[in-house]
Formats: sequence, structure tokens, C-alpha cells
Amino acid sequence: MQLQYLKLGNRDVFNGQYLLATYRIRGKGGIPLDDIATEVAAESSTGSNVKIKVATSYSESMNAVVYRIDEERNLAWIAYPWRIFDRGGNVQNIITFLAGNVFGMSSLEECKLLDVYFPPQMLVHYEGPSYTISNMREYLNIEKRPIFGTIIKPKIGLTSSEYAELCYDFWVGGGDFVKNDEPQADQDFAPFDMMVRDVRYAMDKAEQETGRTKVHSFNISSADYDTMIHRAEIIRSMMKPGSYAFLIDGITAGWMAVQTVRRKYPDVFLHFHRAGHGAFTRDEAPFGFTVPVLTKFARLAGASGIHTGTAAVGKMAGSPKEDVMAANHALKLFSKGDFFNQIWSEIPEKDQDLINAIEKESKGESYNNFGSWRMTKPTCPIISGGLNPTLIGKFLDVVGTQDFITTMGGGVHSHPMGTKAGAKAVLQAYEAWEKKIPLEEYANDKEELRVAIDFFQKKKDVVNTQPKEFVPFQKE
Ligand code: CAP
Ligand code: MG
Ligand code: MG
Repeated sequence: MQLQYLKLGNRDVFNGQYLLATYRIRGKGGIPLDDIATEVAAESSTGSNVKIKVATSYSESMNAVVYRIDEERNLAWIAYPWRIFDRGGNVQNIITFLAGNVFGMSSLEECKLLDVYFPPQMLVHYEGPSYTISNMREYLNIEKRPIFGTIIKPKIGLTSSEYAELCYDFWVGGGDFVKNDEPQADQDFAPFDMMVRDVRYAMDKAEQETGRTKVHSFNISSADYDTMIHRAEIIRSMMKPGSYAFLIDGITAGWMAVQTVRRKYPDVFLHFHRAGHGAFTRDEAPFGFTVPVLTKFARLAGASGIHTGTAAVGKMAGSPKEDVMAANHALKLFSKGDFFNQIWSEIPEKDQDLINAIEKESKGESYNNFGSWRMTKPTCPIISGGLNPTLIGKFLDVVGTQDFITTMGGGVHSHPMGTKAGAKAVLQAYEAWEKKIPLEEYANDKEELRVAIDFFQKKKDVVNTQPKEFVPFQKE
């Protein structure tokens, strides 16, 4: 036990000088919770596995402290003086402390960061998002409904013009938003600059034919800073402002890439794809942090949008409760977590303007009316993974907001009548939900939707069929 990290019942931790965190912690060999929790507090702030003899009284004032434990649920609450974090709004650095070495400690069987709280005094130092879903709504001229998108599938392997052709089909079918899949980069069969050029061509054509603006999210995650910026600049030179987003694989490319793009391109929608997060966010994973925590960090770092999960409606693991909570953390001024309520504002919690704004939000008023200069702007939930037109209504019922982008890859490109029909079916399914008409009934006179319903009901058999045989050269 490292007693200097134990301050059970300490109320100073609520004075705004501390980031608060709740962990589920299980020590090996029956180590008592208070004991192992102090080891976690030490390793994740100032200390090590032994008391440091050369610590100063000042360095000790930077200790994280365990201020509460719940032995029944194996929970420990730890407060971190936020002055230990890198100045200048560095989310990567916070994660290195709280979700760093502790996951490797041999004395632990489980260590999961379940929730975090950022006090207003700390929020002041972090930019949060710049370009938001409201800006994209304005560009797309879509007021209320979700923004409907797709991921081009196959995930990889199309040439740049094959790729762009599918973008065109989706857009003319009525879709708004297309994204590169998370591993798309500068592959030799679809060179990055040619892909952008072809997408621009497809977009112009689709816009002329539909009379509507469209958006494409380009993956600029790269090997190094210069390459990433080079790719961003290719896009800026070829695309109209507002018509493109920058996608970053936030977990594999890293928080530094996310924050670099946030700072360098505040006029662009920053799309945080979280591929890889399942290794540490899943419920079965004993070490890591949760989807709501990931989402809070992404908002702090300034992502315009992040994937928050389909609330178990789609193909990816995820709990409805956590995914909806994450969407709220992304979007709201006041969001409830499992352990902390977060107010995304730099204003003290007792300020009357803030109290009024939270009240208005609870009655459904838009965030945009609150005067966001002292508030962290919202991050847009991006809902993806195994969705198809028949599931969109189910998700809308669960999530309780229309402020999101949804992308369906397989759910659109597997439509038996093709991608354009797939896009139409998405819009039709939404209309049915909006008009509160049962999907089947609404599909009576809408072929695309009817075919989609039939197809996705029988999906299992179809998915298991063998791939087409492809024989490039016939033997003599
Ligand atoms: C969805 C997707 C996304 C996942 C990631 C995919 O495609 O493009 O990467 O949604 O999961 O490749 O699976 P489908 P999450 O529509 O074909 O499933 O959104 O949970 O981070
Ligand atoms: Mg070290
Ligand atoms: Mg993907």
C-alpha cells in the first residue's frame, strides 16, 4: 500500500483542480482493493511500485489520490491534479497517464477505466471540435434528418474510377455522404491523387444531376506528418470547401494525428474512425477504457465526428446503454455518465446562463442557440457497422436524436439492384420511420425498399454463398 496516494473521503477533489476517474480494479492474489488502487494511482501519476525517496513536497502535491472505493463492485475513484498534464491541450498526454503503464502492471488482473470527468477549469485548455455537424448540415442543406452515408465496399481493391463510380451511384440514389474505408490510403491500384480526382468528377456529375451538394470523407492517415499533410493538401486543391472531410484512424494513427488535423484545418470536418478500439473497449476486455470514455477524449481532442456504435443493432459488439451514452457525451452540453455528469462548459456550474442552457437542452433546444463561445462544441456521433435500411428505424428508436451521420457499407452495396437502389432504400426506410408507417407497408409501392427487406431477411443464406470463380488466364 502506498499510503500517500490514499485520501478516502477527501472532498477537495471536487474543487476544479482535479480530473476525476473511475476504474474497475482487481488485484492478483486477493490484494485488497485500497492497496492495489493506490498502486494504480501511483503508477498513473507521479510514482512507481515503491515509495520514491527523492520525491519533493511539491512533486507529492501532484500525486493522484484514491478518494473513494467500492469493494463490492471493485471500483476505485481516483483524482488527478490536472496540472500534471502537458500544457496546450494535449489529450494524448492524459491518456498516457491514465491509460498507460497501469495496463501492464503484473499485480493486476483487471484495470478498466470506466468514466472520466473534466472540470471546467481544465476544459478551458482544450479546443474541442471546430467544424461541426451544424456546419455540414448547412453545406448539405439538411435541416433535421440524419445525414445518410456509405462506405465504399469492397473495403479495398477497386481502382480509383471504379470507386468513384460507386460514389456517384450512391449520391444520385439520394445519399449525402461517402467515406473511404478505414484502410484506404495510397494503394497502387487506386493512387490517392487519382482517387480524389475521380471522386471530384463523380461528385460534380451527381450534384448537377440531383441539384444537391454532397460530401466525401477522405482518409488521410499516413506513415508520417508530411505525407498526411500532403494528402490533405491534394484534397484541398481538388475539392470545393465544405465538400470534403478528413478521416483519421484515431487509434492506429494516434491522437497526435487527430489533434494535428484539428489545429491545422479548423474549417474541415474531422472524422475520427476508431478501428482497433474493440481490443480495449469491449466488455470482455479486462484492461482498457470504455466507449463513453473514448468518446469523451475524442470530443476533448476536437473530433468533429466519431463512431459511437450502433447500440447492438448492427454487426459490431457494443451495448445499447454504452453506445447511447457515448452519443450523448459527444453531442450534449450536459451528459450523464455511469459515474459522473459532464458539463461541457468552461463556465462554473453555478452560473445562471449555464443552468438555463442545460434546462433548455433538456427540453430539446439545439445546442447552437446557447452561445457556444464558452462551451465545447458538439462532436457528431457516426453510426456504422452492419447497418442496412431495415435497421435504421430500430436505431432511431433507441438513440433518441437525429443529429448523427450514419454510414452503411454492406447495407447499401449488397442491394440486389445495386448501389443506387441501396441508397434509395435507405431514404425510403427513413421516410417510413418519419411518417410512423410500418416498414413493410411503406415498401408496398417502393421497389428498392421491398427488395431490401426481402434481401436482408434472407441475408444469412446469401452471405454464405461462395465467391465467384475468377479465372484470369485459361490454361491451354
Ligand atoms: C462499416 C465499416 C466501419 C465499422 C467500424 C466497416 O461497414 O466501414 O468501419 O462501422 O465500426 O468496415 O465495418 P458496414 P464502428 O456498413 O459494411 O458494416 O463504427 O463501430 O467503429
Ligand atoms: Mg516510465
Ligand atoms: Mg470500415
